[in-house]
Amino acid sequence: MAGTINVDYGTSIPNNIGLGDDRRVLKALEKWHPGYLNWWHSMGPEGFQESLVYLRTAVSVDLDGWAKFGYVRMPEYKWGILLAPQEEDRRVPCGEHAGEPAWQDVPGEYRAMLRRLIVIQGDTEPASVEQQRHLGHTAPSLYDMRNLFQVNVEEGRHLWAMVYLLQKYFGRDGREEAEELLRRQSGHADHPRMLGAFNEATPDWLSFFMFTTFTDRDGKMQLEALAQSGFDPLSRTCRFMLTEEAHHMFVGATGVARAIQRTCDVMNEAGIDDPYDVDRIRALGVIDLPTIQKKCNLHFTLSLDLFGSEISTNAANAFNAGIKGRYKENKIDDDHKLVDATYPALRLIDGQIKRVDEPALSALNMRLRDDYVDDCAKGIKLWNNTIKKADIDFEITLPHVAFHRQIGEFASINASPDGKVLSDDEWQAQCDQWLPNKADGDFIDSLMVSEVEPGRYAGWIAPPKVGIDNKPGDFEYVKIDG
Ligand code: BYC
Ligand code: FE
Ligand code: FE
Repeated sequence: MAGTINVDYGTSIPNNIGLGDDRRVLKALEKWHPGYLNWWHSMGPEGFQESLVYLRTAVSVDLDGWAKFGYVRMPEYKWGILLAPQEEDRRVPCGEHAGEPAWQDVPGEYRAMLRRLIVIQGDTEPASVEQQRHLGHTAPSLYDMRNLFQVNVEEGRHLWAMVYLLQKYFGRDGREEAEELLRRQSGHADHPRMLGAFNEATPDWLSFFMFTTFTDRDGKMQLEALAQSGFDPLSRTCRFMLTEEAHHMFVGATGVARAIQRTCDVMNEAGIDDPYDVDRIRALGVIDLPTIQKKCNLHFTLSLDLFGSEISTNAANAFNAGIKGRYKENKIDDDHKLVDATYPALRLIDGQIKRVDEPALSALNMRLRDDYVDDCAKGIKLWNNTIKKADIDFEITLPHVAFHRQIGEFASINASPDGKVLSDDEWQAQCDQWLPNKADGDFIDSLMVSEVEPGRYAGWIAPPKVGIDNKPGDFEYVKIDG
């Protein structure tokens, strides 16, 4: 049987895929492990390596009750290889091989394409840990510190997941790629991470919450598309990763909501109803809503860039090969080949933003991005409900997809958040109102003070409504001194 529900902790690398019987891959992973730990110590969370953190660890891939909570030192976290159970008689869901049995091995003709996608996916996981490495020192509470570290260890596990695929299915070049994944570094001048957003800084906790809201949500969408892969081991790997991903987006969405809650409460207590009365609001030690909107604009647009160009032959080829599907491919009612189909894509035509029908195969990145934007729109409802309940006249909105782009159709133009094409001068005159500037960053930074008393929260953020694993409000989520 290729894979079980429960995880075997008997081998050095916990897994549910019978690694104990696969000496070659087990050995390759054991050889990679010290380099990983070395990376974790030098590029992972700064400090707190001896602290006891109340973490969940996957003990099963059974959707009811797959995780176990307990105190763990991060370097001793059980980074396991976990695949969702094999579906019987699974078929390639899309492209020219649609309907053929799903591949249990790498199809030779698609080897390079598959390797590239797995490497890109793998590269983002440690990148995010690197981006977040300084945040432990300014955690607004032990609850938040624990959530940060939970996200970090799971992104570490996602790296393991991709390294497993590389080592099991790609031989020598897979092993080399696995080494490179530990060598590239977020923001490094000579060997940066592969995708733009993963070389940006995550300088403060509002950025962290925006990142986990928007960039982890790109993770969700890409994993959903790869979970549809005809290469079955990739599909199974991504399916299990998605169960962990939900918590990352929960951390982000509720984190921003709690910052908004606190701002609204403080405004109401002080009798301020104008959300643009920024100086007075900031003087009370909370983040004004217009600044939260700017951070939203930044992280949303950086994440849009992760979908690649609207019109892409890479995307068409991957779909046609059956290597990467659409969001919920198996629920879509069409021929799953898209040979003659069209899709309405936003394009830049004679300097104007227009919607035109394009071959659906070429427009697959755009389509996934549209699904992403819909998902984001649902996500920010929680924020706007919080503002509405506090009776403050303000709404967080998602900017137009042409705004502040570095990849694709709109990289060459300036556009306002409502989608008007602007001259360079018009952009320069207004961009400070739309994106965080140095002064905004300095202000947020000034609020980033660590709060490590159990049950207490920094002044800019409200406590969560419920604890992790139903723990009480004053639970000690991190025992800092171990
Ligand atoms: N930055 O045809 P194009 C996650 C390159 S996040 C730099 O337009 P394609 C996570 C592209 O590589 C999910 N370069 O796009 C979240 C190509 O270069 P080459 C990560 C970029 O290939 C939070 C060229 O431009 N997973 O898991 O269809 C925390 C033309 O490309 C960028 C994946 O992305 C960019 N933004 O699509 C932790 C899934 N965009 O090859 C984790 C795997 C494009 O010509 N990756 N380029 O030199 C993919 O499916 C695709 O590679 C992409 C790009 C969707 C990223
Ligand atoms: Fe991940
Ligand atoms: Fe994630």
